Amino acid sequence: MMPASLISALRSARHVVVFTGAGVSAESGIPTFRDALTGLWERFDPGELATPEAFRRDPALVWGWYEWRRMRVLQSQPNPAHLAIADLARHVPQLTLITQNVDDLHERAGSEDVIHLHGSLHRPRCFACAREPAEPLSTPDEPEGGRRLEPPRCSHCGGRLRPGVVWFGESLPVAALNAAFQAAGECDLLLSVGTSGVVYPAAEVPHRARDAGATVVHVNPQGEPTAGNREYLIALPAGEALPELLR
Ligand code: BJW
Ligand code: ZN
Repeated sequence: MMPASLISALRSARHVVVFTGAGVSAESGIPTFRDALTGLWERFDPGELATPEAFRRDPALVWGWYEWRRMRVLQSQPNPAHLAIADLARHVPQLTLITQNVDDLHERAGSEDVIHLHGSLHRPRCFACAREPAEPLSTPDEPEGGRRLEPPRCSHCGGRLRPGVVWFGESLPVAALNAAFQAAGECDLLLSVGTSGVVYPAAEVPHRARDAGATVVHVNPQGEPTAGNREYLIALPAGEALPELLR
């Protein structure tokens, strides 16, 4: 089922980059952003929830929504795609895992040193002074998408805590982005898993790998057919394709 040239590129790869998006967590029950009907941005307006202006306008709306999402993640488990990626790291000389996801399912599957380009639901910080709270957040209450919740206050300055994610119009963490671009420029194979590739600058990561001569493999049931001889599409759900590809 998998092209022989692809299997051989994977077997001989010395540095593999795995670049993941929301689709890798879809089979764990975490909604993606842009899938028809089930995507978060189909049901919620990103301008009201995922910008610093939205948080300034209505912190309780934004905090409540992110707490609902954090709770869903806490109730979910890594799926066979997360597990296959963690396993692959033990079978190739070098693997760099770059994710756009704000969940912790790669870590819970056993992956280490995950580069989070868009931050984490699990690391809030102060909106005013940027310091992280000393105590971990308590477990959120029962889910109700959109329930308003006053954000906790910063123990240093009294400011409001904000979700530790990267909102539209905000810069990505510099060290993470640099590490991602460097790995993309050096790898010989990049697996892009479950991303629509529309959000920049993260979407540049696979482009940089391709431009530097790496083989690029997209795993996405709705992916666009590819033309180049070093670019492949596996149009299957990640939880099916990755265990098969990495077998
Ligand atoms: C499966 C599957 C299964 C389903 N198996 N697959 C250039 C041009 C135009 C605009 C810009 C530009 N450069 C920057 C911008 C602005 C903006 C941007 O890119 N906008 C575009 C939407 C046009 N970028 C930014 O604002 C970034 N900051 C920045 O550039 O700073 C500099 C700057 C400052 C001021 C002005 C301009 C620039 C920051 C972007 C932060 C994005 N944040 C979010 C939210 C994070 C917090 C949260 O979680 O709420 O990050 S948006 C959302 O999209 C989230 C994701 O990480 C990101 C990517 O989405 P992803 O992962 O690809 O998910 P989907 O849903 O899109 O796709 C899922 C895919 O999976 C689908 O294809 C399915 O088919 C597939 N799938 N099931 C495998 N089982
Ligand atoms: Zn503070």
